[in-house]
Amino acid sequence: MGIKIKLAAMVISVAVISGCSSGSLPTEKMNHDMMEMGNSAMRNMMKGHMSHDTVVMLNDSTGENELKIPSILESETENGIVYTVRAQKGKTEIFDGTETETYGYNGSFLGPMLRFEEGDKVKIRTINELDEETTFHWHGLEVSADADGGPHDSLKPGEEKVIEFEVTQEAATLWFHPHPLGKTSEQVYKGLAGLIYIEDDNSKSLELPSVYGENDIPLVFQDRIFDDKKQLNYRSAMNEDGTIGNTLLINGTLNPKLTVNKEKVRLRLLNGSNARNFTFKLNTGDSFVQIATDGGFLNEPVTLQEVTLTPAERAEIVIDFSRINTTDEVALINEDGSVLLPFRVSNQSGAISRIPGVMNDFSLTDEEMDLPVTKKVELFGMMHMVTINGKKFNPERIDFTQEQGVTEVWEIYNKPDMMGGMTHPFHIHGAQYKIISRNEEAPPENERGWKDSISVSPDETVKIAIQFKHKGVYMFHCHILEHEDNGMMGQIRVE
Ligand SMILES: [Cu+2]
Repeated sequence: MGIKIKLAAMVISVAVISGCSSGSLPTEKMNHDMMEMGNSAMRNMMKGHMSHDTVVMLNDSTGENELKIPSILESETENGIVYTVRAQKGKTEIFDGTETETYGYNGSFLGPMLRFEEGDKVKIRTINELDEETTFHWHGLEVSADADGGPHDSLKPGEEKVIEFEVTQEAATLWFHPHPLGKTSEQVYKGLAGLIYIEDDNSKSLELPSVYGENDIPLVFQDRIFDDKKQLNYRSAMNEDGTIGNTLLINGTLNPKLTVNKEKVRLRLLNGSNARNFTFKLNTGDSFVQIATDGGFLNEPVTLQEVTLTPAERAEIVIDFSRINTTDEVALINEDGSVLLPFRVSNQSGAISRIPGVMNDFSLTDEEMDLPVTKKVELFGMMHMVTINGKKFNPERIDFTQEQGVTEVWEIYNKPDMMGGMTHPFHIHGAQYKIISRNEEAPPENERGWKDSISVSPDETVKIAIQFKHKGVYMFHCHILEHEDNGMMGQIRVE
């Protein structure tokens, strides 16, 4: 319904624009850049923008391939803290009998899972074996800026860098990906993305499903377009407003299915797409519970029929398959009904795990809620004309400063454009933060936990409370990767 209305409005706008001479455009709604564009360029731009929300449907997963589970990266020392992560090129058989050129970490496609414990002092040797510059960014990890892998930290081909940090945050599902200036979208698209699990005493005592790959399943959702030669041709697939594909890969698996026992199964959902939003639900209409946000457990499980994740967001959910008949065809589907992940429920009963009523002690204090807004972020634009506070990224410019260890309230506003605008997923490096409000209302229950990436809808204002544990210069940006590469990014120096 909403989509149809929006589409109709867009078609009208495009018709009006293409029918006008440039002198009679509705100027109050156009910014200067647009005024300088010709009609056909404008029309093409609109087409790209329209396709973002609507046109590219995902193919249903046929379920012919069992889901691949990323390997766990073993430490090189006995006390479990020294790792090597290489960015490399490779060839991957995504389609039977065809080799697709891909990128990966410690392999040809995607990456392994790194498992840390709170309190670990971790050392990672990062090596760039690509033919181009890259960086190693640890998304959601609270580390000092020199270990964060932002665009300043570029490694040339053949270079390596050792980073060290202490894990000072609670149990969570994080991830890592490249962040080179202007090249993030292409490198992620080709396959650079891996997972980080943090465990702590709390997560180990909760008795949640935690057998990796059996009832504790990582799911990295990425949509792609393959050309006639079954290659990931980023240049031809690329959309300035966010590249959206018709082919879903989960953990790099085409047409995946997941076989589960009759037990509670924990799914760690990561939207690892360049731009596509997912709304996950069960085709049976059954509910599930969400137990964790980006940066940790919710205080209590939240029962949901569906959960939406914009790019880079994570959610951990638990589905109780002991209640589902093995004859039922059950699948995780997207909002539009496309089948993402069919399940095969075996006759075997699995572990009896429970979902505890209390999982965490996350709190948003009155003091934090009463703080004045001290940083304002205005997200605006589309295609290559995306800005934050009216500006494009400039590596020489520091946009904000904040004191280490001091909580501030940021207000993030998504200013609609002439087309109504689009949702921008907003990410801040180096910290987990709390949502105070969405349009002055308390956030939904499943967002009352640590976040590092949030959706911001057109005309929406989101207030967050954020504190940085470490010093240095960090990025904040839209996590539609093409928007990030197009300059929808700023820098904060924590002093
Ligand atoms: Cu954006």
